[in-house]
Parts: sequence; C-alpha cells; structure tokens
Amino acid sequence: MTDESRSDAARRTAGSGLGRRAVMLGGAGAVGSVFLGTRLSFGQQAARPTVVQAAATGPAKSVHLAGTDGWVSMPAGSPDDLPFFPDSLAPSPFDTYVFGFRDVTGMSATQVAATRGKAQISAPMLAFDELDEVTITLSNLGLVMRPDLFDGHTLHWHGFVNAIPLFDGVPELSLAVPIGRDLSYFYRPRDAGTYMYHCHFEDVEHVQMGMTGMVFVRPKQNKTPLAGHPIGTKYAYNDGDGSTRYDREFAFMITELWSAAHYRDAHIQVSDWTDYAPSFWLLNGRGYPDTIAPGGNPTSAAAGRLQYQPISSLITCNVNETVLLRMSNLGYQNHALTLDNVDMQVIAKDASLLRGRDGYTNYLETNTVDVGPGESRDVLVTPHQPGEYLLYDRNYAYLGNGGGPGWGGMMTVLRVGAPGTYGPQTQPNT
Ligand SMILES: [Cu+2]
Repeated sequence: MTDESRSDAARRTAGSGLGRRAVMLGGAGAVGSVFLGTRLSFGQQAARPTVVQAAATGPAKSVHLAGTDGWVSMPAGSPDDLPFFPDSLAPSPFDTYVFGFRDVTGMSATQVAATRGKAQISAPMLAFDELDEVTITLSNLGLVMRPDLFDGHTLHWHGFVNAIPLFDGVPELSLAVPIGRDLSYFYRPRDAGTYMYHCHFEDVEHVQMGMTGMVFVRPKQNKTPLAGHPIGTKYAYNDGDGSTRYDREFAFMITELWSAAHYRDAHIQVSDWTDYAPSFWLLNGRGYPDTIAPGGNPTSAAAGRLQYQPISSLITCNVNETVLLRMSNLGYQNHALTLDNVDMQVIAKDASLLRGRDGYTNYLETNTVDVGPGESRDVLVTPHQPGEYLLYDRNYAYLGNGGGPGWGGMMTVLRVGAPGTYGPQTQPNT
C-alpha cells in the first residue's frame, strides 16, 4: 500500500473526508499562520538595538534570539572520560556538545542563518527596565548534529508572573517554535529583580544541554534616585531607602554539565536522567579557571576555545565600592556559594526584597548563600581591603573539572583594587 492509498483509506475511515492525523496537521497549520508569521522571515525585520546589555530609549525593547546546537570547551587539563569526554565528534578546539541560544538582534537573514550550529552557553544575558515593553523573537535554526530530531524550542521566563500561556513557553500548555520558524514573545515586567530564562521544550534535556540564561529587571527607582543620590545611581530594588544601591553588578548562571548526556545527544543515544551525575560545575557556562578569563564575543574566532562561552565571571571593583551579585541556579543540584573574608548581605530571594509588610528589613548577613535549583539570590558585598577573594561552592566535590586534580568547577575571584583602579562599569560582568 502506498502512502497515498493509505491516506485515502484514512479519509474513508474518518468519513468526514479528513483522517485524524490530517485534521491535526491542519490545526497546527492554522495556528502557525496566525502566530508564527512566515517561514524564516528574518530578512524583513529592521535592524534592532542590542538590548542584551544596554537599553534603547523609551520602553519598547526588542531582542532576537536564535536556538540551535553547537560545541564548547571545558577547562584545559580535564581528564579524559572516554567515550563521553572529550567527544570524538567535537571539532577542534572544542570537546562538548551543547544546545543553546545566540543573540542575533539586528542581524541580517544570512547572518542569522550562519549562527546555526554555533550555540553559546550560558545564554545571552538580558537586562530590562521595569515596565519595558519587551519583544523577544525566537528563531529555531534546528540542530546540525541531529537532523533526525524535530525538537522545538521555547522561551520560558522563569519566576515571572505571566498571565498569557502563549508567551510562557511551556509547550504542553501552548506552543513551541518548530524548526525554521520564529515566534515573538511579548512581556511587560512589573517587578524588579533577578530572574532566569530557559527553553521549556523537553526541558530536562534542553536545560541540561545549555539553553539557560540570566534575565534581570532594573527598578523604576533608577530613574528617580532618592534625595541626596546623584542621577545615575543604581539600585537593585525599589527599596525606598537606598539600601540596595550598588556601584557594579555581576550575574552568575549556576549550572552543572553531565558529559555523558551531552555525548549521547551528539551520538544519537538517549539518557536516563535518573542517572544524573554531573562532570563539570559551571558559572556562566565556564568552569574555573575559565571563569576568570576575560569576556568574549561569540562572533570572534579570535576568542578561541571560549568563543561560545563569552560571559566572564571575574568580579572586579575598587575598594569600598558596593557590588551586586545576581545569582540564579538552573542546575539540578543545590549550591552554597561562600565568599572568603568579605561579608555578604543577601537582600533578596527569588526576585523578592527581604522586607516584611511592616517595612522591617530582613537582609541576611552571611558568608554563604544557598541557591536551590530554579531559585535566585541578590547579594551585596562592600570589600574594604584590596586583594583577591575566592567565591566558590563550599561543597568541595563541586570544585573539580571532570574528576581531575586541583581547583576547578564552581569558583571565581573577587578582585579588589585600590581606589581608581577600575573605571565606571558600563556593562554587567565587566
Ligand atoms: Cu530547546
């Protein structure tokens, strides 16, 4: 029986002239024509300002992200764990297969298409102002290594109040972006704070594979500083008293990477996720000492093996400046980050200022901050002595790279200079 005659039989069986499968396909097509726009229509979009770090003037902010697969590099010296690590399919100088997002805001259709197979981890860092009118267009470029898969991608704003399931990115409840299509997600953030975003399609797999990133919302108090504070003063929240003011900000996407699962995705095998046993512990997609290497640019081959892990976790400030540390955990393990010799003040958990309805402040002075999976923390530090201080996971099992010797994993450095050492910060994590 040919496909055509089988289809004819299905139509006769259905009686209505359409088989069940044909009806479903027709339904999907109708949804697509309403919400997804035309196929690969990137070239029709005007050039857009990059909102990843900076802000356009006015409340309308547009970002264009692409979802695809690619290759990244774990720290040099990590021991072999064959066949999983290094992956035999990895092109030099890379060793680990990932899925991820790329910022393609303002790129031409040709440039967007050229990012296929060049995913980055951690995902582009997104910053918005409270009450911005945010449009994020997500284009699914497909998976170079897995043409057998027809996985969609989505954008899920984790921790946000989102009244519209269509834009919440949970495919079982609304829709995902199929390969070769794009979807614009609209959002208007109302509450300042530190959040995270991730793909929600086959989410255990896609999150582990690298489709996770930081997103934070700056408070309206920034636009009308408190009495006595100069224009341009930055706050983490609408605190009303200046207690969340900071000079510099650094954000950390906390994840783990299980080499075996990444290998299996590249080699057309499946993982039993109950076997989860991470090999690498990462800040912004890098393990120490890569965490303290300078930030890069995924469009620059000169960045070498960290080309597709462009976000540095090195923290720098001048003595007596206040630094805001934004931490979000999209790994599957609990993490407890310790900072040696400098007190930390936890001012918010899960994008909520630690203040009761009576106005009483519950900020927490500590040397260790717990961050569970799916949680975020905002922490202020004000070092009073120049020097280098380690920020690290106090579970020493998470301070290695693939079981190798020496320090590695979830660790970075707070570097404090004498007054004037570092000029004004223009972007987070710089
Ligand atoms: Cu995805």
